[in-house]
Amino acid sequence: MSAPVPGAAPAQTPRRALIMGVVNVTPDSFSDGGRFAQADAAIAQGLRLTAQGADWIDVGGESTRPGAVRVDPAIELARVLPVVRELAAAGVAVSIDTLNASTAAATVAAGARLVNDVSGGLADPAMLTAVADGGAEVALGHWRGPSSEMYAHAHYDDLFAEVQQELQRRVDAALAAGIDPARIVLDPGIGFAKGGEQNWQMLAALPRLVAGTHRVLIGTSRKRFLRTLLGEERDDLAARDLATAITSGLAAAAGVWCVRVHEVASTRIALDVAAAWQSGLGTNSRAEENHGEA
Ligand code: PMM
Repeated sequence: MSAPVPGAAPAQTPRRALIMGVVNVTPDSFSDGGRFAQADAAIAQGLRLTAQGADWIDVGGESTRPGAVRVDPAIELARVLPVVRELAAAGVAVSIDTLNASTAAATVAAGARLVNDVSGGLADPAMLTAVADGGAEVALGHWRGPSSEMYAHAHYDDLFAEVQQELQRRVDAALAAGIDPARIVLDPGIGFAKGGEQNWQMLAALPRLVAGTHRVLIGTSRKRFLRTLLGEERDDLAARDLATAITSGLAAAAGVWCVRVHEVASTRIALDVAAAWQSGLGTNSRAEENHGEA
């Protein structure tokens, strides 16, 4: 590192969006299915993603890929609990990706700090009360039905207005359940009840969602609409991760709080670039201060 220039302005560090690294402890996930199905492999992956720059690790035990069938909550919990416990004990900020109140409650008790419910509390009527009781942060996703039928619900007259209204209803339900508004994060649910073009329209509308009251989380990682954009000849994991890093960097430039990705290193570069671009400061960026309890 070069010595500071005498008389130069004090060093400043640009702020970047947070990164949530994904660890799916499932045999059948959308994009990394089977690779981290054993607890020790999942824990090692969580630590690896943290070393690469993830601020959160999102642990999931039930796939939400299109067409996926629901998993018994007891099986889901058996998959995720040892992983959440170990990562939390290692000081990692753990998020639990679940539709089940029982899994949310048990994993928050084991150290998870954020409940990531892609259904925004719709899949399990006990979820929002469980979150309120556990005192965790909560990410409420835009959702219109289980993965097995999600494309049947992808009809909108005004996509942004309807997503915003439906998310607001989930916020109202969360507040009614006693969740602190400062702990609520919103996710427009890329790929959930949205077809290819609708996902791009949602991303183009991100600044409007970010202008609202709550922090915004976005997950584009390795999703089908990126594969459609790439086309068959160019679609491989490296191309999908590059497209993920770029959409995540653009989402960060649009002001989202956090991006959820499977491959952290390339997205970290994209977020550093976005932070430097926005701040005019080309030094290593630091994470947003608004990091919840983490
Ligand atoms: N997408 C998946 C799973 N969980 N959680 C949030 N908050 N947002 C998302 O877009 C999201 C999510 C898709 O599943 P994958 O991990 O198998 O790609």
